[in-house]
Amino acid sequence: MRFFLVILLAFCLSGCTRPDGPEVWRFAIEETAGSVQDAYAQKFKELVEARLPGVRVKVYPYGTLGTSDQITELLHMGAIQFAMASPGHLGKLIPETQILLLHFLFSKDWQVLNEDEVIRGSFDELYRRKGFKLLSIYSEGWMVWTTKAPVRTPADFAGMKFRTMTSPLLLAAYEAYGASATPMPYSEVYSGLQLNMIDGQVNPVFAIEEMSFYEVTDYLVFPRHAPFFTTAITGASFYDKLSLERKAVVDEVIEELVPFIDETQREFNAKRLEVIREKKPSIEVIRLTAEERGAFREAYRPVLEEFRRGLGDEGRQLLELIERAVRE
Ligand code: 6CS
Repeated sequence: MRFFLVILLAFCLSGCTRPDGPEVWRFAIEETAGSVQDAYAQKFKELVEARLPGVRVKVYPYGTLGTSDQITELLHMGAIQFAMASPGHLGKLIPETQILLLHFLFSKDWQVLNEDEVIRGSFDELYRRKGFKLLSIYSEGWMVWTTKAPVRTPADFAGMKFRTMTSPLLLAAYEAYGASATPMPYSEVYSGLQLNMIDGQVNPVFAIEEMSFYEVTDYLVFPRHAPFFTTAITGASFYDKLSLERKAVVDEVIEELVPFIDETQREFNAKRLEVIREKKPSIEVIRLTAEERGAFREAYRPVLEEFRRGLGDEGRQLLELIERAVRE
């Protein structure tokens, strides 16, 4: 049923451009208007339209074209030209992107993912094999747990139904912490918490505010275990067929967006923590100590090793390169 909906949507979208009007580039994001991804897509639209008068960029916020998986499918079919594809979901299709979901690996030095030519080249190749052109990898801020009971140790997760995105590595992580990991699409998380189908979830602060997850949870736990990474993508054949001028504009805009989005996510996350505190003064903020983080790191060790074993040679090499680069 879902597949037919995607086909129908793809058919409608491909018939929507007027032959005499500007070319429309459709950009689907996995978040709502006002989010970090929306800020990225709106800035992309502003810069591209200013430099390419023959192009109009139309941004589709989450909910207008379906779930993350459906957006990826639409891009693959050529019904949309640009999209955000978060490894938290994309990991089912490109398992190596789950490296970006690993706990206790990245801190502030994640820019190496775009800047190191070998690392970035490996990701480019993995995306291209699936028909995508990777434009950028960026962080939307630290992942934060929102729960109905306090969490300071892995034992506190026991019996907790905890929502994660749908990539298998995330499920393995929260199972290792002792929770009952429950994958579901972003759009179902609020009602899941409200109806007690789940007892907690994990996302950056800006998302917790704009999706109102704080309304239906009581604790905000900052473990600083992982940033939320997403990737901006386009279709490989769409990109390859662009004129030299258009390709150069896309490339330069993507480059300019790197510092812009980093500043934006920092600002959004800081401000929205204040908003949550104002709207719900009873919310309790827990920041894990180094010792408490150590217990989670220990529980995570077998997950990392199992993941490493499951990666092919290429993926394992990429992981080792990143580990080395982050250490350095
Ligand atoms: O939790 C999720 O599924 C989503 N979270 C964010 C912050 N962005 C997109 C993703 O799908």
